[in-house]
Amino acid sequence: MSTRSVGAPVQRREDPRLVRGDGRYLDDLGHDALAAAFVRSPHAHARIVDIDVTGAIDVDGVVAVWTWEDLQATGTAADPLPMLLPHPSIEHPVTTYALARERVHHVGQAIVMVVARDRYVAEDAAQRVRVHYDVLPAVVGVEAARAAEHLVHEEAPGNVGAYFEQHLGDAPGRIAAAPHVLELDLDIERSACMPMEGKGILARWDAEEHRLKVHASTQTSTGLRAALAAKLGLSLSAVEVVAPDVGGGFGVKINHPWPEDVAVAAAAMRLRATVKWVEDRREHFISSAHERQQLQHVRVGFDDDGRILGLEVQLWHDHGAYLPYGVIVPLNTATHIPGPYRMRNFSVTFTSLYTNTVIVTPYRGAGRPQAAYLMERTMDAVARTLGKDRAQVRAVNFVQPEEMPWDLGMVLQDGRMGVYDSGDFPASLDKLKALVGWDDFEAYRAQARAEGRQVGIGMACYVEGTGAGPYEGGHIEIETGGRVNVSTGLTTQGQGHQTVFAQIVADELGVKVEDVHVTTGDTRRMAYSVGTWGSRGAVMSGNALLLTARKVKERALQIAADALEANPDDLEIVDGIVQVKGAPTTQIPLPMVAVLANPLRYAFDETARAATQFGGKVDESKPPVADAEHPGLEDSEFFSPVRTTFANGMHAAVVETDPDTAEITVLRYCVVHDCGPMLNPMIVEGQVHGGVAQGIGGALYERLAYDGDGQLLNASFMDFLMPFATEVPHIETDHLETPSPLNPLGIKGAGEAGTIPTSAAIAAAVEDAEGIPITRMPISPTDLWRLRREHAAD
Ligand code: MCN
Repeated sequence: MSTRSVGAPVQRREDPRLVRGDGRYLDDLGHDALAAAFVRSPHAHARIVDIDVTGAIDVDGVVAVWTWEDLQATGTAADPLPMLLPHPSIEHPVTTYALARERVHHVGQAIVMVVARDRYVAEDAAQRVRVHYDVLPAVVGVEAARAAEHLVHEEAPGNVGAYFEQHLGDAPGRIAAAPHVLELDLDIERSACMPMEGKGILARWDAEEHRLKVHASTQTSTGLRAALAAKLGLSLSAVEVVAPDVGGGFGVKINHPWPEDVAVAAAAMRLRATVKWVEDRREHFISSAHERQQLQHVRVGFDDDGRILGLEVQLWHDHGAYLPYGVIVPLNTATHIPGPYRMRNFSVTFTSLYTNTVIVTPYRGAGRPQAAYLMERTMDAVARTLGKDRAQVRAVNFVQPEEMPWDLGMVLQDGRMGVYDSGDFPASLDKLKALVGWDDFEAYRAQARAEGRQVGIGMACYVEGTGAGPYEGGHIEIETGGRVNVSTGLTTQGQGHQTVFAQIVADELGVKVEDVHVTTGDTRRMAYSVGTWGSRGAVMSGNALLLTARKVKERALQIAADALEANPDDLEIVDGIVQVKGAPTTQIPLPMVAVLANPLRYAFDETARAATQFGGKVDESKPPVADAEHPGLEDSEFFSPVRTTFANGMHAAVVETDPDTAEITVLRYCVVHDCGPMLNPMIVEGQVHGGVAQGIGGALYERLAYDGDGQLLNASFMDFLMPFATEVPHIETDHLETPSPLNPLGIKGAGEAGTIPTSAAIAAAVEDAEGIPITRMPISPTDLWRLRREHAAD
């Protein structure tokens, strides 16, 4: 009997190559390529009066210096870039150009592209470009955008990009009649994805084939392909995009497309050359994307038990200078606020505002950390008002397991209703309380206090829509040598897809995991894909590959049945051998089945010929292929879910705050997580650990600080703080595996889970330690010190 690998902590197969330094990231490719460098705006808001490129053109080794005007010669490259996800709430859509036209709207915006022999020459030449600006007043931050004293774009009055509202039941009425009402104002600052490898693109124009061949550090190779084809006036079939090894993404490598993508690809096409651009760290800070920034106002009515009777929320979301992405971030916040709680009288509005700062696109969690912060801070405030246990207040509000499927009553980004499909929130809470020792904490606090230490505990819950459609596909081919080639269109940035997808296929086909080789993000192998985001890889590609493997297995059994003169229903595949159930000596190896399905190999390959001698069962006079209209042991299949599946989890943090320095130390961090059955528990734990580390960054350190002129003050790792291993405690995890009924594997996503409630849990713990309401994210020692002084003065 072969053992199933799905569910087992199979070691990550991709890692030995990567840790040996054998990875092939974008900058490892195209050593003969020309290099692009960009002249970027030093001003947050300005009119471009004049651009003088003569100094750059004169530099030895410079091949081209382009402004927006130069893009006009290539397809629609000079037109505004498209909006990835339009939404009815978007009242004033403004996207950018590949190179700035007439105005710049944030520091770092690309204005001129220099293409040269190498990056040094390109950077030096870029320094010689002279741009004359008429500097305009900058709008920085939500308050300034709301005040609308100045406009970011004339065409967006009030600086409003989008306005959205959704109302369930009668929140104002229920709040008016509630025994208790409280209001909260919360302030969440900017942060950003910081993958180790920056964005980048290598574009080669193949003049002989009239094709654009692109490598990109991307989460969405098919989307980039479609965008480039459209912008450059090429047919889709004339563009191919391959994602090599990608050193992290966390959302920022979704190509919608990026301005540099279009400019570099247009240069490759026009110059009939290979052109590369790899983002440096400063560019990543000032010209890629940020997230998180919101102001939130909450009004909640509740009864004596802490049961929420009505909730009204207003959100103001800073989306930066343009809206290339749409409003998925504030929309995710709005639709994820209810979390695990029964929320039948709920009103939410968001106003998404233009500011003269870097654009906002999803960062791990994509609006959901803000939702968890809002709801969980509210739950704690309710408990504090009533003097009740914070876990108990949550428990009285939980949707119960027998109420699943629970219709949230809200429409999601894809236009479908949000319906929770699975989960057992009371059971998760019990597990979390046991894991962290919730009920014993007062004894620990007393002991710490006796030692002169100040400690606190907090918890936070969340529910997360994962595995969004519309589809993802798989292709599987069993080679005559027995190698199983698997491809799926989504890309991989470190999630362990090569391991987990191999596990799924190996189990279904009855082969060894080592024999399965997975390719992701290569449009030559799989032209249809939506990409890696929103914790959808496992649900979408995992299930697509399961269905594909079933199809290939069915064909393999049919061919083997013909060869063995058996009924396919009586056959099974064990460790790569097709055998009769209960009579395993009647067998045929899977590679030989592949040979029988492949007439060309049969004709030219001695090994393949030998296969026909197997057991004397194959008649040489017959065509060796079982189904001549469908040669080869390969097939494709797609998976499209009826709707989003919802994962959930609950976190608890124990912190210590220094009475003198206000330093905050996370002593313990506990996670109970429910992503359904874990395909690979070790990988899920790794995802949760990485997510929590990122969440701790968001809770305590990561803050992008702009001054009033729109200059980013901490655009380097010298000044932008992230947690090191020393700031992240050992993360204790437990799992509840409630299966989703919405897909054959019964799974839900896990990739963002760790990040979502972390800030809320840590804020709650700091609040508990200090006895001071925490309403800001992140909270630094300086913030805490100020709060202590304000609180003492009250
Ligand atoms: N998994 C599993 N069992 C489940 C669910 C998931 O074993 N029940 C495994 C999956 O097979 C996959 C991993 O857990 O190997 C994450 O799966 P999933 O939740 O489907 O997430 P995606 O594969 O779609 O990855 C995207 C997700 C997102 S949205 C961000 S942001 C993020 C993240 O993954 N960016 C990452 N994790 C990251 N990890 C790394 N190393 N680098 C990034 O850029």
